[in-house]
Amino acid sequence: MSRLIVVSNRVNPPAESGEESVGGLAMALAAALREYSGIWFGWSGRTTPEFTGRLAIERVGGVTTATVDLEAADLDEYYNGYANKTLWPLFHYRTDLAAFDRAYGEGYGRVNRRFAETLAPLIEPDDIIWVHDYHLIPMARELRRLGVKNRIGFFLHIPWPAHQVIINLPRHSGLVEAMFDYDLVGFQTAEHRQAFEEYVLNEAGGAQTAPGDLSAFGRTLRVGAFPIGIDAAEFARLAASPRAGRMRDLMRACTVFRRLIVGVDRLDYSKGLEERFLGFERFLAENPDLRRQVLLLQIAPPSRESVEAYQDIRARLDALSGRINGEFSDLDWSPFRYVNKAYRRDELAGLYGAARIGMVTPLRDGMNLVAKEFVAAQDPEDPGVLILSRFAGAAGQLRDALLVNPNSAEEVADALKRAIFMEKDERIRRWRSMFESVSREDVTAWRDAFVRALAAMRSERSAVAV
Ligand code: GDG
Repeated sequence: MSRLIVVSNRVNPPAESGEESVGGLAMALAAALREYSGIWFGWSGRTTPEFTGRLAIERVGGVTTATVDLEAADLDEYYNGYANKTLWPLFHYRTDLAAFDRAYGEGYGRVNRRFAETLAPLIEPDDIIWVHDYHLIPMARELRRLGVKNRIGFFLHIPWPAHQVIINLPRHSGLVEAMFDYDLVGFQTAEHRQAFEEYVLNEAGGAQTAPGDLSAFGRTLRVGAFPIGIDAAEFARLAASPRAGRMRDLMRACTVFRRLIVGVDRLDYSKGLEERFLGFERFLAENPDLRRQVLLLQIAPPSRESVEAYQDIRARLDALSGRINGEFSDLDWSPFRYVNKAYRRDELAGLYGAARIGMVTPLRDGMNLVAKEFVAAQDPEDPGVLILSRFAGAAGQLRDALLVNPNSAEEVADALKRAIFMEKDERIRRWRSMFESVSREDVTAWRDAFVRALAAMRSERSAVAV
């Protein structure tokens, strides 16, 4: 069997107990690589005064990792800059927040080159290379320049935006051209894949040569939708753990006679927290008789704190949560608990299990794994209700959630009310169909579908027989 080399910006497999890592990509990749002979290559999380390309090879949590340190300027221009101030906002339709700076683009190219130069000597002829996410779009181009002829696939964890949005990016054509150095490009949903195809056909003058095959820039590329899943079996194990049980008991004790509503999100403007809070405020204002029956617990561990837009959203959320509690609290009761801290995964599983309602209302999201974790953690006899944004990739699979437009406080407030009154029969029926999809389309199915599709390809550049 070929070896699998996974490449992502940050390499941070969760420790053996798997509890503390935050971020969908890390959880998914660690789960995907366990049981696979291969390497996970990327940034170590450390900086060095001067880039040396020295590799640190370790075995962490059942996974072999090969990591490299980066310079502070690399992080500033490539990670905080081009990746998180340019591509992230733009790909999440926040053109207002996207910063365009030549130095960011240069840093992005430089780090992709450095990564490729460091990785290339590790690659054996039969290896399959799987590159992840928007930080590393030009990685295949750099590897090809170094003569790497292996099959290389790319998976985009975030949305591919509509044609009219992506063309706001200076030199967008160069970025898309670089994607044609891959053999296979995977998106979370058919909608993202179609948006990419539309760009290729209408902007790049490309053609569709067969279903899923595109040609442009003198090359051909296969594209597909590969919705990512969670490690459902491991999540069920976490949900059954003593620590999850203690968390469920604790939360139930804090919400006697009340329904617990839970949200868990990285503190990011794409997650729709502000809009969620406003929807909850509206619910409280419109339903005085239900006020005392609910508690919204929002967990939001800070992320990307050196980026200004993240400092701004944090300040706005602080103000808004204070206002809502100030307006609606009583001496013995407050409607809202907002916590900027990360919890262990087994504790999160317990929290989801204690909740009557899970609120997952991003403004845009590639997939959203919290939605799937919430479903996986429910009691089959008495499951909670998932309120899910129609703009999360997960909405394509979790059709039995209460789907809402997260920008509409009215729709969010109505969904909350409906969820509170939903009869057990309906809750069970909806949950069963979602649980079936979360269990079947799990992270292993995602990995296998992508790796099989890539392995089955005979790269036009590859001299190696499949
Ligand atoms: C990107 C895409 C796509 C959250 N708080 C804590 C914690 N988390 C964990 C959750 C979940 C993960 O972080 C978040 O995953 P998401 O999918 O919601 O979001 P992103 O980080 O934005 O991930 C996304 C994903 O990649 C995978 O392709 O779904 O669309 O944006 O697993 O549980 N974990 C712990 N403590 C916390 O407080 N331990």
